[in-house]
Amino acid sequence: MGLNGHIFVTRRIPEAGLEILRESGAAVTVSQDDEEKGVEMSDLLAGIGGCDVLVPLLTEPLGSEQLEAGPGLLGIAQMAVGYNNIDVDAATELGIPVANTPGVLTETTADFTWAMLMAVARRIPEAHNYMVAGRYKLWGPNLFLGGDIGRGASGRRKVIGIIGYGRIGVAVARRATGFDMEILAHDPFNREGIEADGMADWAELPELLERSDFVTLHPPLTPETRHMIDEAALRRMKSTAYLINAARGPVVDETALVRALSKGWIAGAALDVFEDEPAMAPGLAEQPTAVLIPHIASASHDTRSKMATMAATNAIAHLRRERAPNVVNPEVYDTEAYRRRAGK
Ligand code: 8YV
Repeated sequence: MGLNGHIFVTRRIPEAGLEILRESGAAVTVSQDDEEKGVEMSDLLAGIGGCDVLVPLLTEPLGSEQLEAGPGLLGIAQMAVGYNNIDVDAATELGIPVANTPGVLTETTADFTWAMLMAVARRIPEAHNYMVAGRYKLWGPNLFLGGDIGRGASGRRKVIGIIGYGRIGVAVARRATGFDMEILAHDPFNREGIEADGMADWAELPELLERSDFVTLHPPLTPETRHMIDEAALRRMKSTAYLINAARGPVVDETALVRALSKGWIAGAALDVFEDEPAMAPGLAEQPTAVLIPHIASASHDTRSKMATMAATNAIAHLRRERAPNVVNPEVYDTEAYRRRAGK
């Protein structure tokens, strides 16, 4: 392709993506090669200042200060579907297209949501820890009793409440039909989809919280969804219910969740994301009914490779001054600010 230009990749993304970038002919820099280390802010600012296209991860905060450091930036191609680390309004104002990787991680993330749901309800991590600690001395009928997911011996259909009925929420619902569950869903932006798809019943948030045996979160992080699950919401849930979060940490008030778990307001929680990653709220790690996971819901070999190739494809479109296939702020292309950047 023989493209000129410089693509700045903040941290090492899967090889399939890097290969596409390198084959484009552009110069490619991977700023931080050590998987255990983030990018220093000074390196990030210098990288943004000297590149044509930025390929970041959600670990890099990209607010106005960072965006303004890149007067020559033609676009951002983040390797993630979520982009709450990027101030998209500021990017649009500055004429910078932002792209993400939607769709490819839907099924993998829905699978993982189910792995979390089953792990917390049937207490698999707790039981595993018990085994490896050498504590299994005698089988007993009361060892690690948990909650049913299917009808179980009671015959009662369990209720799953899905908050955020976008691609991932729908994929979670599809799996729930296989467990013969009653599905409630809440999503102010997709009431029609909920009512039309034949799997879920629309529920207002209080009803969903009160009736669900499992509450699973799949909204984007926005000012409206921040702390959507607060103390009041947790108090509404059944004491036998479980909370699952593979969306974004700040959707849950983590301090209130620690209280809910320690006081038994709910039966357990499985979290793949945290309010202030990688930190956890004080006391969370000590809760036996919490299953805690380091943000790996989309981490299958195939899905992460595909996310990297999508990000690379978006990056190359930015560099070619073409519309990126997965741009999240398409209105940017009509701005004077973009035209100036792209020399159009
Ligand atoms: C990844 C995610 O863990 O895509 C997202 O928004 O949260 C996850 O798929 C991560 O973003 C990979 O960069």
